Amino acid sequence: MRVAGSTVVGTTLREHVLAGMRAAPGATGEFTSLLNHLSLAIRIIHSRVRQAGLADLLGYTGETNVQGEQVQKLDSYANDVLVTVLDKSGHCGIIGSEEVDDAIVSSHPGKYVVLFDPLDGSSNIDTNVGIGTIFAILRRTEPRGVPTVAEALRPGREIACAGYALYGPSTVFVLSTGQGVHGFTLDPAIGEFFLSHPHIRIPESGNTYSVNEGNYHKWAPGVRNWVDWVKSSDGDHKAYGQRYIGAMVADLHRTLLKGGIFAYPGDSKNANGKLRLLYEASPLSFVVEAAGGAASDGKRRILDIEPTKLHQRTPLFIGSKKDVEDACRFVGQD
Ligand code: FDP
Repeated sequence: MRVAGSTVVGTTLREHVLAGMRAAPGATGEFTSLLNHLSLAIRIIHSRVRQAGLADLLGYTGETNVQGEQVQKLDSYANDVLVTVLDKSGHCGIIGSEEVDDAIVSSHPGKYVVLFDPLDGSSNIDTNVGIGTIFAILRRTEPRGVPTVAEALRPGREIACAGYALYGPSTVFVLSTGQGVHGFTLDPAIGEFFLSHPHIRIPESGNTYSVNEGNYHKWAPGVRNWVDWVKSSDGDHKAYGQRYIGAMVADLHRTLLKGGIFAYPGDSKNANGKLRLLYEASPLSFVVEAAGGAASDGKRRILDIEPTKLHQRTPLFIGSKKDVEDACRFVGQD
């Protein structure tokens, strides 16, 4: 007798999620279904992102396209896709989006909270640079009660699953449920994500730093001292190179795979920097910690910050453990 099994077809995202469900005692399949809906939304956004540059060529200008449909900005389109697909899934009580001021109470309440930035780095769309979607899933605290915003205002350490999709030369979907980080690459011909980066571990330290240095003169002395140090050679420390795409998902993905540090510090104009705690910093910190890295606001672990507002901002230093510790040694003095 032969045992079935083949290396011709790789592991799909669905199979991976299903295997996780089978291993979880008492799993009901709702979480699996929620992730499948999320993956559907990401494939729909991927498809529209791929056509972004065709808009003008095909006469898709102004408010309507040649089919008479409204042409939305990509970030508002991505937001609408995620809200619609997640609402229809029946698994979310609260949906929170970086694009929407208030939390959205699902019309078919389920037992999860999903928070997302539908299209991070969207100022890069016009120049055909990588952009992404970031998400976090939490279990509702009162799954049988009326959904409330308080169920979304929780520290990142309570996240059940987080990840991102990066729409780059290929579309990758990276996610973690806290044990291990896995990356999947979309095969666009068949519309399926395949496991391409199993068990991602971020290197202990890297050799690049990623920060918008145009803000140098607005930074506090500790941040400036850190950047001066990181790009110079000092004893065992060799000068780091700089890489800054300006789309956090893309900068973070590189940092996760190659090591190093991404930072968006506070400055004299914005004391808490630019990035949103719930929609960007917490989900990505959850992923990076699960891969063996670290994330801090300079003084506190990001995943321990108790949010008070949905759109709260935070300074962020994230990446290889040693690189984040080095940054915090300088920045913690401010
Ligand atoms: P964007 O404004 O294009 O959406 O969170 C927003 C973000 O991009 C991040 O993706 C990116 O890392 C950062 O802002 C870039 O900000 P700067 O242009 O100030 O460097």
